Amino acid sequence: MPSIDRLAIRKILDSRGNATVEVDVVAGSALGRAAAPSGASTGALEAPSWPPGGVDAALRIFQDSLAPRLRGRDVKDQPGLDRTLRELDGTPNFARIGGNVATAVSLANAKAAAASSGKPLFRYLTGPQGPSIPLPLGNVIGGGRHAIGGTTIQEYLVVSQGPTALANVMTNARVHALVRDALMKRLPGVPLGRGDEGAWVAQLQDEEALSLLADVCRKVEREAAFPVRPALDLAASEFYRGGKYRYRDRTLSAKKQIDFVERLADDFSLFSVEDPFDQEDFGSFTELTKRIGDRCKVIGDDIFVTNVERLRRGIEQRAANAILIKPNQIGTLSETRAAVDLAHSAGYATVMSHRSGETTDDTIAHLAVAFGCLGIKTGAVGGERIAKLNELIRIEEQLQAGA
Ligand code: 2PG
Ligand code: MG
Repeated sequence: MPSIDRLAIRKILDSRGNATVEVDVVAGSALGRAAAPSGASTGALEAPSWPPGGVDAALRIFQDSLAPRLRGRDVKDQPGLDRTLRELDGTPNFARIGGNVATAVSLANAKAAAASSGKPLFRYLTGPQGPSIPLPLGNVIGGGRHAIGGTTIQEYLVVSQGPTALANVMTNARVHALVRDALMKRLPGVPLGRGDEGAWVAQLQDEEALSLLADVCRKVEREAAFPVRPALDLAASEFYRGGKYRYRDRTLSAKKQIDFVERLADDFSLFSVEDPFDQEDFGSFTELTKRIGDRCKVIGDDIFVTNVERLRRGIEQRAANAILIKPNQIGTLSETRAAVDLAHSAGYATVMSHRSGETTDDTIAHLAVAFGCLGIKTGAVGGERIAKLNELIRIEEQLQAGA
């Protein structure tokens, strides 16, 4: 039994320049290392990233109460480790130790277990369904909480559906580059910057931004000869105030918001729409899914927060037909996997996701492949984003080689 000999934690930087944590789990000669990301548009019900007292308090809790209790555990007993993390926390949502420390410990343990088996993480975690390569969803134009002065909608994404991850990653990056050219032409002399996830910050109304992206997607689709479709993450809870959705150029009731998103999905042939409504509005998710669910993925992020209880409620109400999966929303690998498995058993698609504040940790590429996710949302460009995309390319190469 490879047991945990040593655990260590350190403070490192995330892509926004904030401090986050990285954890090492050492079992014999095997090292597992994982870092935790942080969101900006966080769901009200997700695990808080940090305990009261912030990152420094998280480091102290790790040293004083987590590491001593985890040393000596069988590194292959992931469910047991994750249960222990829950017990040591003692709250329903990791409010005492923080979701980020829990996530980093849980993922580092899985990586140490994989290393001690001599397998890459995706192989170690792959279930009976076998590994599969997800479609990358690349963020091209960004606004909301991820950018200053941009669109109200948080993310305008591209989803290339070519024969390989390599083709899709490269095609998404090409769309990102061509959107820059289109924006420079459209807004001559206006400074052009990028938001938290490397997406362009466009001083356009929301529908104009989508239309510009859709034009570029059509052009690239013709060149590529495979589908290249736009997608949205509205992150609508962020602009839902007083019962209305407040865009720069319009204010919509929930009913009108359903009509608006339905029209966008059809006019622009959207691959997916994420969080089109407030996180408590299950009813609108149900209605939109009824209308467009046969041709568009309706993805729940803040509404489900990678939580099986929330997802179960969604499934009962047929609210959405897909779920965004963020390990640090729930805090452990076992519970992340449970959410994926429940989604798949109900016919929901899954999209593994980064956070807006990221590190160069590439673990989610392995999780997406091992868990059979339809997609992986991890940006289109930028160092912390390409860390995952390039790892996906390497994993694909291993699968093609039969390794
Ligand atoms: C989202 C994410 C990632 P954040 O809303 O899907 O793109 O953003 O990490 O800020 O929650
Ligand atoms: Mg989202």
